[in-house]
Amino acid sequence: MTQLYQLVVLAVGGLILAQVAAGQPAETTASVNVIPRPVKVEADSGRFSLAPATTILVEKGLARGPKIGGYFADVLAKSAGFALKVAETDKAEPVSGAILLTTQRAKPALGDEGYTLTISSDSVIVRAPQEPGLFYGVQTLLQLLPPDVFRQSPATTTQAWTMPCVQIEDQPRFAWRGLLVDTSRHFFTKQELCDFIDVMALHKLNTLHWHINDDVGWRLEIKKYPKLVEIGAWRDGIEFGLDPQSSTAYDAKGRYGGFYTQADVKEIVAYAAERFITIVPEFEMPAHSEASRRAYPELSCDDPPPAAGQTTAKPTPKVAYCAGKNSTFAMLEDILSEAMLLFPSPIVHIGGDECEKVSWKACPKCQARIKAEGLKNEEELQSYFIRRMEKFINSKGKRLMGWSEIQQGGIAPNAMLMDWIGGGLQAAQSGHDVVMSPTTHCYLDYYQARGPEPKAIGGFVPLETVYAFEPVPKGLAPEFLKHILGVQGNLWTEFIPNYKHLQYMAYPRGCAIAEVGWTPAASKNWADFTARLQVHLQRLTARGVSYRALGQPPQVGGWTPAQMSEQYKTLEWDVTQFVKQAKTYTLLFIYEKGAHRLDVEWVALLENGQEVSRDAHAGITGAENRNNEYKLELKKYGAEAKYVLRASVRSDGGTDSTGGIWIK
Ligand code: TNX
Repeated sequence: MTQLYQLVVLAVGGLILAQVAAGQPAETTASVNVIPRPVKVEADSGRFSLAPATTILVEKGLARGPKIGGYFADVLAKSAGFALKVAETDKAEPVSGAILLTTQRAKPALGDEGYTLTISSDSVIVRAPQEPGLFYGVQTLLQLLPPDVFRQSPATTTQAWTMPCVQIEDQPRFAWRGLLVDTSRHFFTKQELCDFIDVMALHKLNTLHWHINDDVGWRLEIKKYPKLVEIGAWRDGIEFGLDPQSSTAYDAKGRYGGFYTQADVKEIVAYAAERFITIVPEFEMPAHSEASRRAYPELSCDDPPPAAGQTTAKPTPKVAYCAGKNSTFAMLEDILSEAMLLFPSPIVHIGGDECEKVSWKACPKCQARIKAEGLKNEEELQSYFIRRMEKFINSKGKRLMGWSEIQQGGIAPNAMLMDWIGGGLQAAQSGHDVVMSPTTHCYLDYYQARGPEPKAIGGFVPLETVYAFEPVPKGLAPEFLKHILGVQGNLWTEFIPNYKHLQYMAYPRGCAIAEVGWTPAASKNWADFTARLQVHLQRLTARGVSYRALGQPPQVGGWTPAQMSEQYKTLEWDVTQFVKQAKTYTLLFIYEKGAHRLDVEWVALLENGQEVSRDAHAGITGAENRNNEYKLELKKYGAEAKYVLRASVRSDGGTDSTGGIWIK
């Protein structure tokens, strides 16, 4: 892209912003700041004004028509305070003063989720071959209204509920546009999950991959095995080295955790279905299963028999379900049988990732299984495990999906693959359906910026990287294209202890996932996306989403091993360009890499060589950050002065430490 073009896009974006701020609608195509970007947009002149008297007409006889109309009315009732009437109609042509939702005369080529939208100054019409398309037409309508329409309580600042006259033809590029939420590592309430679903819907995301259980918590009530939640849903602390205060998910006994009753699940699934979101449940096996094995130890492998001359067996680590005992499979089948009744999803995800084979190697029953089945090794035992589960899942009329590792020892015949560490290309080329969710672009639990960010698991996946993702693997022959179902962003929650933080990690990167999944590759454009995002973030603000704001504080400098010593010494950085007024500055010391942490003894601000402020608390930045934020108050600003930051620091136990300092 040329710089000139970037400038033009930014200028147009800026103009829109200025107009929105002034309450003045822009009339150009560029004013259609919809995310994900629609396929075709033609702007007309004029605007349609919503008023309390506007009716929402839905095609008579459509099973979910009234609900779709009602959804739109509900959003407006909350924010605009209108009580729009929803009525059924036979009409297929625009009706003055009405918003018509109909499948009549829709273009079949738009598919299940596509729609056309025509807004004229007098009427609005959404046509879609199927109900999901009508719902997405409604989502686009909402984004064409002022951002305040997403408020959860009456908006006082917006008076004119108008949208630009426009013709849109739109349909998604991919059928699977998903987010994964891990409710095991940390627990989120039913209300929080419903809120999460609602925000997904406004991005036309259609799949919630619910990673419901994992090692640290079993979260689904199974009536036949009550101990799963009685024991498996609770632990002593919040874990992962996090501040216990950062979550409120404690029970009366002070234990951390929680679970979903079957009634809760039904409610959440129905809430999602009303928003055309399928919940694909994941039941991790054979590994990532500690919580259930804690509740029912018989699910783990047996120890080997005592060695000659010994009376007790040497216990082995328990890391997976035992693949040798038939009782394991019987119990897992019982669990899945109950669980599948709660989830109408045609797909059941069984995990299959990160299974260390240590316990299988030592377990006499697993070894006997390998022998009896003529398997070569433990990798093939993993494949045996997955194939056996697949047979069962298929017998219930469902399809099995698993992570990259289910290809180990041979992928099960009908399995779908979720690519997180590779294997997507190979699976698609052998005729398996694939969802792309690689760590490189889709791990929304990874850091989204360098510098001062809340502790994350690691990695670096900024918004721009997510946006640049191309789900079709390089080298895939065109005849296999249909096997790439789509894209998914993953919110693993080891370091996400509460819902606000979940939103912070999910957005705006989830906006990029939505556009990767929806918009044709050729229409994707980073500058245009970020311009639309400026308006979209106002929507998220109105909706109460705690997203991560764009940009980041400036970095004043850093330290490298060459500057380090094991004894305290002072280092200095010129901060004149960052100090522009009298205020309290916050300095953050953040370790980036190396074997040794940085200890900070004190930090001071110097004006023309004279110390004017000092914060003398001890701080540490390394694998763990402690008190690494320093406050320096500048009482009087000297326009001509030179400002220097001085800090007494050392590196602990060696000098291999690199990091940066940010100023706010
Ligand atoms: C790997 S992705 C895992 C998860 C972790 C995640 C953290 C996958 C199939 N397994 O269990 O939560 O990394 O990023």
